[in-house]
Amino acid sequence: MDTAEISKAEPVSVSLTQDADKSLDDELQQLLQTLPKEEGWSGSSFYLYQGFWCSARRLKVVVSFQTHFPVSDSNVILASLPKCGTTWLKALTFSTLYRNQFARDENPLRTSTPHQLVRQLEYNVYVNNPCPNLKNMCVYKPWLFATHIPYASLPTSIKDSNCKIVYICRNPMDTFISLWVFISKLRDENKELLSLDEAFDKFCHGICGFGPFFDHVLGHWKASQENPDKILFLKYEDLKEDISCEVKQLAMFLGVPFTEDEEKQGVVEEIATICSFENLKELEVNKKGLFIPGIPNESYFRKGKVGDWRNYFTPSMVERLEKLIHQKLDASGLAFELSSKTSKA
Ligand code: PAP
Repeated sequence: MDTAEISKAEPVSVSLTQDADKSLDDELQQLLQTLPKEEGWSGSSFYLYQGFWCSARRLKVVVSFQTHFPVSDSNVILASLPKCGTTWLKALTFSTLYRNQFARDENPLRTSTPHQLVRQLEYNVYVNNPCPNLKNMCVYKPWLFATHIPYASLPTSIKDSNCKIVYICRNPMDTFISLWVFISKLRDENKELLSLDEAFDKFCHGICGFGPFFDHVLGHWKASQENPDKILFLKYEDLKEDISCEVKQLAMFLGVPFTEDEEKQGVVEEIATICSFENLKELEVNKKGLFIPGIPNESYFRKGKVGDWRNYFTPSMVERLEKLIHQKLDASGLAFELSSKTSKA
């Protein structure tokens, strides 16, 4: 499959035999009976599976991914909670890792969304087939995929092999607002949407897709401290602060450092520019259509700023989340800068 084909590619859909599908559904139904259940943010239920929350539909896909993801020491996995910078990280990693596999002025990001180029394992890899042929989804090598599932629940083929993981996190305030606005816009009109306050209460109790937020972040943080050659831990805010430095760090971690010549030629800045919010948001491919069913491509590009939460949070919300941040993170060595920047984004 060449890149022109990727641009046209529909989400992979390979039909199962009815029997296989039914037995998977039966197993899932049995599993669901055993799991704690809570109302999600937009009318459907969340189940607590292996310590994280997800819908029944998503759980089926997660189990297939956990069971069938093949072992390979060369794979690269991008990991994140939703709304922490997944789209940006996909664009940056794709452009950095594969930069010598396409012409400099022909970056496939010009015509394909970051989500087409780096597939999300739970959304458009294992959705219609528990054991898809991943070769058909990858044009370049090494393989590059993305996931939202927590570190502890990653398949052993990822955790116990030499494949690399790049994790991106974002401060919980902006993550929460980005998620709430995203869900508000995409919600099914027939289902009741939680108010900002109700959603915030759930978020603080850890109830959000693939959350609790702090467990997700800390799982990857601790793993990256223990094994820095395997897991690179990035922050959305650091990328905003100094993108060139972060891109160089990413390249080094992936084993494809920029040469002196490349640096002189401005390749790092070129990648930063093509992957910037301002550039991606204005590309035709990201302004229309949808690659992941039900999610318009444009909905991945909203404001792209640090600190937008200040436009939404009340003082009591700030106080509650700051308290939680201290309680969860103080002993970990991980911190988010919040109070030093006071202006509204
Ligand atoms: P996902 O996990 O569902 O794929 P993700 O890409 O993590 O979503 O989150 C989207 C957020 O990243 C949006 O943030 P906002 O709601 O606060 O605006 C989106 O605007 C932002 N975003 C997308 N692309 C970029 C980019 N290239 N640079 C910076 N921010 C970006």
